[in-house]
Amino acid sequence: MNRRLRLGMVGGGQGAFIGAVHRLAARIDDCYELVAGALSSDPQRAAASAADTRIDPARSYTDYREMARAEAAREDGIDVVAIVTPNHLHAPVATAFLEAGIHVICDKPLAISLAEGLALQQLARSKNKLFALTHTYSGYPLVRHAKQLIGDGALGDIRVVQVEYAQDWLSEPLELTDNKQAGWRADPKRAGPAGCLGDIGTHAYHLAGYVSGQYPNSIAAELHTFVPGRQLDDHVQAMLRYANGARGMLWASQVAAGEENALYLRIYGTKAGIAFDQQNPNELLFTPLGGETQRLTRGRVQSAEAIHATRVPPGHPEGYLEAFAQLYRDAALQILALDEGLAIPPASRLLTTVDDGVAGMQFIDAVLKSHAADGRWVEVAP
Ligand code: SOE
Repeated sequence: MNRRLRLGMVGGGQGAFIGAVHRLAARIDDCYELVAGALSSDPQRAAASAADTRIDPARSYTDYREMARAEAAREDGIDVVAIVTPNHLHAPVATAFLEAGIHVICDKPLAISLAEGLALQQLARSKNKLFALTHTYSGYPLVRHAKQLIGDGALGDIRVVQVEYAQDWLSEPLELTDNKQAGWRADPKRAGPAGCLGDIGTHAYHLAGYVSGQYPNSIAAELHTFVPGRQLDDHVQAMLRYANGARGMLWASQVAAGEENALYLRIYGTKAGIAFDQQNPNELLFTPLGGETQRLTRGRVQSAEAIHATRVPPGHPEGYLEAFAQLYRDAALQILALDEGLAIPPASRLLTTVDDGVAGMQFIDAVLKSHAADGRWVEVAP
């Protein structure tokens, strides 16, 4: 790269959580410089947030449409925009920037409906622009190593997939306070029809599919809301059936007292099993049938996929921010290739994109359908 990519951001103003994480992730490998933003629709907050992030006031906007137009017209306009707004704005904002010929890095879930997601997938393809979706946990070296182990047949035929994502931060009606994170995530107008399901259920679903190499073709699911008065689900559980005969279960909860970000994946095959704990991402347990459990550690495993996502020697923990940074680094590699008309570098191909986002929206749709039919088995769109 003979220069850093010029990054814009929509959302992520003062008090936002994930916007600040995106900014940290974009800095770690030094591939980007943040030069423009519509960090808030409130003019004062937008200006204050721009000052905090050292964005030139002339490139601080309060309207994302104006930002897309103005930045596309500049010689030094942004190459890519990070979308870190509540879910209901992902599609309109991404559409504005893709139409303006600007690449997109968007937080999950992709949109608030499958129709929106499919339209974004189509638009990104027609514009030949990157649409990266930040399923953070796919950036961990050992998640990528586990994916490669399964792809290489080390587990044999996959039989059982168990995935869970447990938090407790919404055990109380936090959305009734001034907590911005809880406010929009519990509001169907801004989050869409899926609460916990869309927020962290899609993370669990994606991780299981990404590592196992397959998504279920049918599910039986239930949504539940434990906190009285809450408008969206704060708990989801689903049984999973796969085309190859494998079976699985997924549960995600935001009222699991004592849990922080307990995303835990276990996959069992005819030859071996693996276990990955997101809260301890520098190790992966691999147990061959009839053999000893091997504790594989980050920095020591030798797959190209893991090495590509590793920055420091074994023993120095890498974590969530580095996993996030890996997505930004892979996105930079793909943006440069697309802009130069070159082939996408193979090492960057594990980046999660709008295609993964559509799979997540198909999952949300299937869960909503099954739940509405009292947990009847329903097909997941291919
Ligand atoms: C809140 O549940 C949240 O911030 C999610 O929105 C993120 O996607 C997840 O990575 C951590 O928890």
